[in-house]
Amino acid sequence: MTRLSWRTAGESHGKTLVGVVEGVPAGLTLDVERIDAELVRRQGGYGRGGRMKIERDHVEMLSGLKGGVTLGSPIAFEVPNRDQTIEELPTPSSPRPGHADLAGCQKYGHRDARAILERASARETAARVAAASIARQLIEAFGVEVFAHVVELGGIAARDDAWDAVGAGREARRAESDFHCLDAEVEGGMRAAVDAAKEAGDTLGGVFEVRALGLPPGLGEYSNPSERLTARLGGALFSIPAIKGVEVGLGFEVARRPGSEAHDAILPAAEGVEGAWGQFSRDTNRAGGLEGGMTTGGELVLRAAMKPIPTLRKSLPSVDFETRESSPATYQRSDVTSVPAASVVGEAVVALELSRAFLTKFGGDSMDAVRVSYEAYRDAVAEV
Ligand code: EPS
Repeated sequence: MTRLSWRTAGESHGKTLVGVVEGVPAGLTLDVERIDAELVRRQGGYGRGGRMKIERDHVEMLSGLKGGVTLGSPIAFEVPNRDQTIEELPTPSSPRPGHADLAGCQKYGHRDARAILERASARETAARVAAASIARQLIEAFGVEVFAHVVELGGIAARDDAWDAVGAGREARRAESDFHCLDAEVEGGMRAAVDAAKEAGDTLGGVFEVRALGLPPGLGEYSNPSERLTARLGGALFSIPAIKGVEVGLGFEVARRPGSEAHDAILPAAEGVEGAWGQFSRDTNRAGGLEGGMTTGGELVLRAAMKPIPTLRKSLPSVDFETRESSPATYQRSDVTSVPAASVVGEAVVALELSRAFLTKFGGDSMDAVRVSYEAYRDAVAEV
C-alpha cells in the first residue's frame, strides 16, 4: 500500500501554481517558512534570467492544517505567479529544438506552441519543490537528510573529494555558493563559463548529485517491479525537464569493472556505531545505497545530467509554423543555465519519493503511529 501522493497544476504565466499532497499523517507540525526558503533557493543560482527578477515565490497554504499542524487530510497550497501574462504573450512562430514545442503541437494538433510551453515549462517545478518541502518534513522528523549539490556546470567539474572535504559544513558551504556547489575553487571557472555563454547567446548544462543520509534499510521493494525504489527515484529525476541521464552510486563506471570491484562487501557491524541499523556494515558504497530496489541503510547517492536549456538567444535553425520556411527558433527570454535550480528540484523529487517509500513502510494515520511502527522495525532489524 502506498501512503503518499501529490499532484500539481498551473501554467508558467497563468494565475498560480497549485499542488495537493495527500497521505501526510496527522500531527506533523509544518514549518511553512521552510517551504518558502526552499522556493527562494530554487529561484537562485548564477545564470538565471529575467523571470526570476519578477517572481517572489512563496507558498499560500489552503487546506490540511489547523494551528500549523497537519490534520491527515489533503494538504492544498498555491504558489502565485506574478507574471500572469498567458493571455498577452505572443505565439512563438518557430518551435525550439530541444523543447516540447514541436512534438507538443503535433500531439495536440495545433500550431500554438504557447499552449504547449506554458505547462511544459520548468516553472511547474516550483509547485513540486513546495510539495516536497511539506512531505520531507516527515522524514526529517526521523533523522533523514536529503541534500543536493552541483558537481559540474558547463564542463567545469567540482573535485571528487568535495563532499568529504566539507563534511558537516555542507549546508553552510552550499548556501554561500552562487552555484549550489561544494567546491569553492571551481566556482570562478563556472562563472567564467556562464559569462562566456551569455555573451555568445548560448546556454549551459551540467550535473548535480543528490544524497540522502539517515535512511533505514529496506525502503522500497523488489516484489513489484514498478515499486523498486531505484526505478521510482530514476523516474522522479527524469521527470524534471531537461534531465537526460541518471546514475546511481558508481553509475556507468560500474559497467567497466569486474564484479569483484563493483559491489560492497558485507562486514560485521562495527561496535558502537551510533544510529547504525542491525548487525552488518559496509566500508564501501559503490551501490549508492540501493540494492535489489531497496535502501541498504547506507548513503543514497544519485547523479543527474541536465542538458543546456533549449531557449537560445542565438537561436538554432527551425521552421516557421505558417510559412513552412526555415526560420530561427523563436526567442523571448531564458536562463543561461538553471543547473543550480535543477539541483534544488532534484533534491525535492528525491525527498518526495523517499517520503512515499517511508510512509509505505511505516505509514499510519498519525505521527505517533508512524513512530511506533518505525521503532518496532528498528528492533526487528536488530534481530536479523
Ligand atoms: C522558470 C520560469 C521560466 C524560465 C525557465 C524556468 O520563465 P519564463 O519562461 O517566463 O522566462 O525561466 O523555464 C525553462 C527553463 C523552460 O524550459 O521553460 C522557473 O520558474 O523555473
